[in-house]
Amino acid sequence: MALFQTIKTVSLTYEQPTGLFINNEFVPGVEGTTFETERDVDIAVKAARTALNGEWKHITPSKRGQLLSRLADLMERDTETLATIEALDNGKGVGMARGDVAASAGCIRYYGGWADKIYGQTIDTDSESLTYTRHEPVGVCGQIIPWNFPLLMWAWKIGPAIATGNTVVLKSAEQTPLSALYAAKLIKEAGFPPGVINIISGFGRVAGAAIAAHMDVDKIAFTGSTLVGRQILQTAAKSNLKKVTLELGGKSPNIVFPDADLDDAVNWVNFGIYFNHGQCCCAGSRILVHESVYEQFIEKFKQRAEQNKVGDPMNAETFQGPQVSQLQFDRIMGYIDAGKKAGARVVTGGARHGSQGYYIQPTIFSDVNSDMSIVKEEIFGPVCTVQKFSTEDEAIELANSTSYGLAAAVHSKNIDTALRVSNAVKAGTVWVNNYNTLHYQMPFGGFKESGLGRELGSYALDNYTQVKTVRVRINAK
Ligand code: TXE
Repeated sequence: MALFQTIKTVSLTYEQPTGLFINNEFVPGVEGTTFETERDVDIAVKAARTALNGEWKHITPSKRGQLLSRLADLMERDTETLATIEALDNGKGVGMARGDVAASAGCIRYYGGWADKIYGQTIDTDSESLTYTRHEPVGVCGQIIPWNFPLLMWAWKIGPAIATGNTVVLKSAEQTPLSALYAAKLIKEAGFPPGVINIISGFGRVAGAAIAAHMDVDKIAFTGSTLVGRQILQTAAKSNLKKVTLELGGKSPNIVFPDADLDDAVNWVNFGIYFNHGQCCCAGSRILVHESVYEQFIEKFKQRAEQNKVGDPMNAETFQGPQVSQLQFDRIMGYIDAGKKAGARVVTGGARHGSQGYYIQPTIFSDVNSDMSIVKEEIFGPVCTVQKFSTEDEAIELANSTSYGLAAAVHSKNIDTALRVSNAVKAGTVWVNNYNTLHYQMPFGGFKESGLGRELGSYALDNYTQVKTVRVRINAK
């Protein structure tokens, strides 16, 4: 089976690896398929375990940092190729995808910087003891990522795991396996020893479930739906109690107070919901607006949303491309229908864009109530609801009336309002007068049913290290 395919686009030609990446080689699945089975997961886990107990154990932290830094350089060198792959595979605009590559390389380099700055403590209990802690790697880490930011999620997962000395078996999403495999080629070029990072392409209920249940995987990090997150936690409990971190869904509130700069707020609200076609776990999908500016806000927001450029992902000007798959397209159109049937007002959009492809018009619903599915459930598409509030307390109550707690935003020029509401909202990230401005230095993760643990920043290092206490007795003279 040919494991490399030459891909030609209007702007470039490149070699696309396929199959699985195990022990620094591209290989077909054991059953001759490019999507692997449980046996392939087993082979990848063995490779990761062997690497962990071998050469990798003796590589210095500084060297780990250098390898990550080199990988980041190579990702930047190949920005055009990686961005093109993301546009082809995921449907996001190539201009937006360049931003994803920059953020992914930045994340890998950032964790490279951490590699030789991971310290324990010395603890003085008494004169006859020397007590210290070591932050040791957890071991073989299983990582399962979704399709909305294929390369970025790859980087968020691999960066902290490798910086702290673990080895990895990462499963990409079945919809978008290509950038993970291309970046695997760069892992080899950067000089990582075989088996340290293994990439497998496969279906969730086969390969993903096999990683979650594997008795020789020490930790699992998952980003995806809340439904599957629950299953992973159960499987971890029933197998070897592997450590679990979860980054799940959301229904994040975006609150606009009357003293906000309305044009500025409209721009951020627009970016908050329509960035990445609404396929963001932290999408600001529930917009809460003070009654005194509600009608004015809706009129401005409608005009702004209608200016978003929807179209061909290969056009650098495109802001919103197609949704990732027929399944997601159908789900989102189902929510739009449900919203209409429940009596919500369509301010703009409410239909597919054009007559072919998975394009959906940026859609705004108003006149909604809290019982409607479009207000309660994660839609994961370019669809939002606008609700009215009259007091700050009511805004906070509405913001928190969800089982999720990933993100939120407050738009106000009054510092007291902004800080009071930021403190009261139950969410892992609160943006004030902006939205969706994630950064690899800042921790990210969910309250409530949006997840367990934090990714990014120094906080992510805790997910990938375990603390060992060593107490040495000092004999008295
Ligand atoms: O997610 P899944 P889907 C939400 C969003 C979206 C919905 C469904 O609301 O509409 O989930 O998307 C792997 N054991 N998010 O179906 O199934 C799967 O192969 C182990 C939010 O795509 O959770 C893929 O790699 N793994 C989200 C990953 O899990 C399993 C991003 C995500 O797929 C598995 C994506 C199993 N039993 C969707 N089943 C976010 N938090 O950003 C599937 N997988």
